[in-house]
Amino acid sequence: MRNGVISLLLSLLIVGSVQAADVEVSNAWVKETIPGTENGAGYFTLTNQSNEPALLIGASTDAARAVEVHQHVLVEGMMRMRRVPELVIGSGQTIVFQPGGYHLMVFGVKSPFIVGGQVEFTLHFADGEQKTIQADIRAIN
Ligand SMILES: [Cu+2]
Repeated sequence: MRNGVISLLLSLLIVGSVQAADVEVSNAWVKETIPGTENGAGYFTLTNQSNEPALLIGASTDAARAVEVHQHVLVEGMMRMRRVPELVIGSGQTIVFQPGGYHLMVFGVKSPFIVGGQVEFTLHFADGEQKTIQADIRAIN
Protein backbone atom coordinates (compact mmCIF):
# COMPACT_ATOMS: atom_id res chain seq x y z
CA MET A 1 0.00 0.00 0.00
CA ARG A 2 2.69 2.42 1.05
CA ASN A 3 4.79 1.56 -2.01
CA GLY A 4 1.74 2.07 -4.19
CA VAL A 5 1.24 5.57 -2.79
CA ILE A 6 4.90 6.43 -3.32
CA SER A 7 4.93 5.25 -6.91
CA LEU A 8 1.71 7.15 -7.55
CA LEU A 9 3.32 10.30 -6.14
CA LEU A 10 6.43 9.72 -8.24
CA SER A 11 4.41 9.33 -11.40
CA LEU A 12 2.46 12.50 -10.58
CA LEU A 13 5.75 14.35 -10.14
CA ILE A 14 6.97 13.07 -13.50
CA VAL A 15 3.72 13.96 -15.26
CA GLY A 16 3.75 17.38 -13.59
CA SER A 17 7.18 18.16 -14.98
CA VAL A 18 6.17 17.35 -18.55
CA GLN A 19 5.23 20.83 -19.69
CA ALA A 20 7.38 23.49 -21.32
CA ALA A 21 10.38 21.39 -20.32
CA ASP A 22 9.21 19.05 -23.03
CA VAL A 23 9.46 21.66 -25.76
CA GLU A 24 12.47 20.60 -27.75
CA VAL A 25 14.57 23.26 -29.44
CA SER A 26 16.72 22.27 -32.39
CA ASN A 27 18.71 23.88 -35.20
CA ALA A 28 19.21 27.18 -33.33
CA TRP A 29 21.16 29.79 -35.26
CA VAL A 30 21.54 33.54 -35.67
CA LYS A 31 22.55 35.59 -38.66
CA GLU A 32 25.96 37.18 -38.54
CA THR A 33 25.57 40.91 -37.93
CA ILE A 34 26.05 43.25 -40.85
CA PRO A 35 28.87 45.73 -40.09
CA GLY A 36 27.40 49.04 -38.97
CA THR A 37 24.10 47.55 -37.81
CA GLU A 38 23.12 46.64 -34.30
CA ASN A 39 20.10 44.40 -34.89
CA GLY A 40 20.05 40.68 -35.57
CA ALA A 41 17.71 37.74 -36.04
CA GLY A 42 17.66 34.27 -34.55
CA TYR A 43 15.96 31.08 -35.71
CA PHE A 44 15.24 27.58 -34.39
CA THR A 45 12.70 24.80 -34.47
CA LEU A 46 10.32 24.25 -31.53
CA THR A 47 8.63 20.91 -31.03
CA ASN A 48 6.15 20.46 -28.21
CA GLN A 49 6.42 16.85 -27.08
CA SER A 50 4.08 17.23 -24.11
CA ASN A 51 0.36 16.57 -23.92
CA GLU A 52 -0.34 20.22 -23.11
CA PRO A 53 -0.04 23.32 -25.24
CA ALA A 54 3.02 25.40 -24.39
CA LEU A 55 3.05 29.19 -24.45
CA LEU A 56 6.24 31.02 -25.45
CA ILE A 57 6.08 34.49 -23.92
CA GLY A 58 9.49 35.89 -24.72
CA ALA A 59 13.24 35.51 -24.82
CA SER A 60 16.34 37.13 -23.42
CA THR A 61 20.10 37.23 -23.99
CA ASP A 62 23.11 38.89 -22.42
CA ALA A 63 24.47 39.50 -25.93
CA ALA A 64 22.03 42.28 -26.79
CA ARG A 65 19.88 45.01 -25.30
CA ALA A 66 16.56 43.25 -25.98
CA VAL A 67 15.00 40.30 -27.77
CA GLU A 68 11.43 39.94 -29.05
CA VAL A 69 9.54 37.14 -30.77
CA HIS A 70 8.49 38.44 -34.19
CA GLN A 71 6.45 37.25 -37.12
CA HIS A 72 6.41 38.52 -40.68
CA VAL A 73 2.95 39.44 -41.87
CA LEU A 74 1.70 40.73 -45.19
CA VAL A 75 0.07 44.14 -44.73
CA GLU A 76 -1.37 45.72 -47.87
CA GLY A 77 1.15 43.90 -50.04
CA MET A 78 4.10 44.81 -47.82
CA MET A 79 5.98 42.42 -45.55
CA ARG A 80 5.99 43.86 -42.07
CA MET A 81 7.29 42.54 -38.79
CA ARG A 82 5.03 42.19 -35.80
CA ARG A 83 5.88 41.38 -32.24
CA VAL A 84 4.24 38.16 -31.04
CA PRO A 85 3.66 38.53 -27.29
CA GLU A 86 2.41 34.94 -26.89
CA LEU A 87 3.06 32.04 -29.21
CA VAL A 88 1.04 28.87 -28.63
CA ILE A 89 2.78 25.62 -29.51
CA GLY A 90 0.09 22.97 -29.55
CA SER A 91 0.65 19.49 -28.20
CA GLY A 92 2.73 17.62 -30.77
CA GLN A 93 3.16 20.73 -32.91
CA THR A 94 6.40 21.86 -34.53
CA ILE A 95 6.96 25.56 -35.27
CA VAL A 96 9.90 26.53 -37.45
CA PHE A 97 11.44 29.96 -36.98
CA GLN A 98 13.03 30.92 -40.30
CA PRO A 99 13.82 33.93 -42.48
CA GLY A 100 10.56 35.47 -43.71
CA GLY A 101 8.57 33.94 -40.84
CA TYR A 102 8.86 33.69 -37.09
CA HIS A 103 12.16 34.96 -35.74
CA LEU A 104 13.82 36.23 -32.60
CA MET A 105 14.41 39.92 -33.21
CA VAL A 106 17.63 40.93 -31.51
CA PHE A 107 17.99 44.63 -30.69
CA GLY A 108 21.24 46.34 -29.77
CA VAL A 109 23.81 43.61 -30.36
CA LYS A 110 26.63 44.33 -27.88
CA SER A 111 29.49 42.87 -29.92
CA PRO A 112 29.23 41.69 -33.54
CA PHE A 113 27.96 38.17 -34.21
CA ILE A 114 30.83 36.56 -36.12
CA VAL A 115 30.46 33.31 -38.07
CA GLY A 116 31.69 30.32 -36.09
CA GLY A 117 30.69 31.71 -32.71
CA GLN A 118 27.58 31.08 -30.65
CA VAL A 119 25.01 33.23 -28.91
CA GLU A 120 23.12 32.06 -25.84
CA PHE A 121 19.41 32.79 -25.62
CA THR A 122 16.88 31.93 -22.94
CA LEU A 123 13.33 31.19 -24.00
CA HIS A 124 10.62 32.03 -21.47
CA PHE A 125 7.39 30.06 -21.20
CA ALA A 126 4.15 31.07 -19.49
CA ASP A 127 4.43 28.36 -16.83
CA GLY A 128 7.73 29.85 -15.62
CA GLU A 129 9.84 27.32 -17.48
CA GLN A 130 13.00 28.68 -19.11
CA LYS A 131 15.01 27.02 -21.80
CA THR A 132 18.59 28.06 -22.59
CA ILE A 133 19.76 27.51 -26.14
CA GLN A 134 23.08 27.98 -27.95
CA ALA A 135 22.60 29.45 -31.40
CA ASP A 136 25.34 29.03 -33.99
CA ILE A 137 26.29 32.20 -35.82
CA ARG A 138 25.90 31.58 -39.54
CA ALA A 139 26.71 33.58 -42.65
CA ILE A 140 23.81 35.49 -44.15
CA ASN A 141 24.11 33.60 -47.42
CU1 LIG B 1 11.67 41.26 -36.52
